[in-house]
Amino acid sequence: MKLIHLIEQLPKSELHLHIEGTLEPELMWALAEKHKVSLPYESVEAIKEAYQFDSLQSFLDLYYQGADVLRDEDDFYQLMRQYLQHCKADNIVHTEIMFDPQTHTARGVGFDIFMPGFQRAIEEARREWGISVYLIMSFLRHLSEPEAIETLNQARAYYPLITAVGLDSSEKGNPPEKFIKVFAAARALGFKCVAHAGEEGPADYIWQALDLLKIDRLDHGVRASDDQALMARLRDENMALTVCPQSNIKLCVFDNMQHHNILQLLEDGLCVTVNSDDPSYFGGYLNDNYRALMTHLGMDESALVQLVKNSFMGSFLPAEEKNKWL
Ligand code: ES4
Ligand code: ZN
Repeated sequence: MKLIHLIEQLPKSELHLHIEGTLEPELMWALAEKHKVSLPYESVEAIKEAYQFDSLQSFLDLYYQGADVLRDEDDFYQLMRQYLQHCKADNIVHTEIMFDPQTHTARGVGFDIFMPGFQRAIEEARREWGISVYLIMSFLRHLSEPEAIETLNQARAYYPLITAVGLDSSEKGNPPEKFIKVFAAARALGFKCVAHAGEEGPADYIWQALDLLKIDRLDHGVRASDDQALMARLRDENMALTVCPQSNIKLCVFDNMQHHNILQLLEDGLCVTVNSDDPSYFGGYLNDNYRALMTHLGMDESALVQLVKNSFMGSFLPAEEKNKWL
């Protein structure tokens, strides 16, 4: 089979996806009209044209602004439903989705609004398409640790729906060590732990995420290649990395796809996976990311198969579920 068809037809798992980053300009526009929210854009086209970023922060500014149109339960249902439709189209059979409660609670939109909306769409996708979904509650690292702890407490009624906690937003200047206590508390409650580290920030932040937050999986982590001792540690622990190729290009982590290190990390023996991060903002869902590796990095069939296997091995599925896909 041609590689492009294999990309499309292999059952895949996605491990790094921010639900707020799947808000398409068309839905943003429709929800702004519905809620009479004024957007600083004249048209859907103008929204798309604004998506030119020179750093993580320049993206985050638009991402938080966009999320402001999400107001009621049905908005969160529609958001989740649209992403899960893309999963079906891309043959994603399992997905572990991050959500940022603080992006919503800060605007007076609470857990009792977004969680039931997410839950309704997730149950439909499970029933209609057999897609399995885990949720990862992510703390915003530009805010304080006490605010993260407050968020963990606010989530209490929804713990059964949440598999893991994560750490995202502005990396530089907000090291993992700022969040030791909240990660320890989450771990004691039985949550898995992930954190963004080594996206824009240095390899030292990856060490901190491993040693201080005791993460079970590393989001991004591409800067690990700066530090050979760290590479050995990640290899020895078989730590999964959720790499997001198109995100990294859009946010100038690498200057172009030909210079991305993902296949080198794979060759170096790391458990690398492919993910879309914020597909609406970065111009591609999961299969687009795989296609980019084929087109610009010469990914061959054996690399593709390994990346797809890793997407299940690095998941939080129980062993017997994982093994079905390996
Ligand atoms: C994010 Cl690409 C990225 N990095 C850090 N935090 C984020 N939140 C949403 N996308
Ligand atoms: Zn991310």
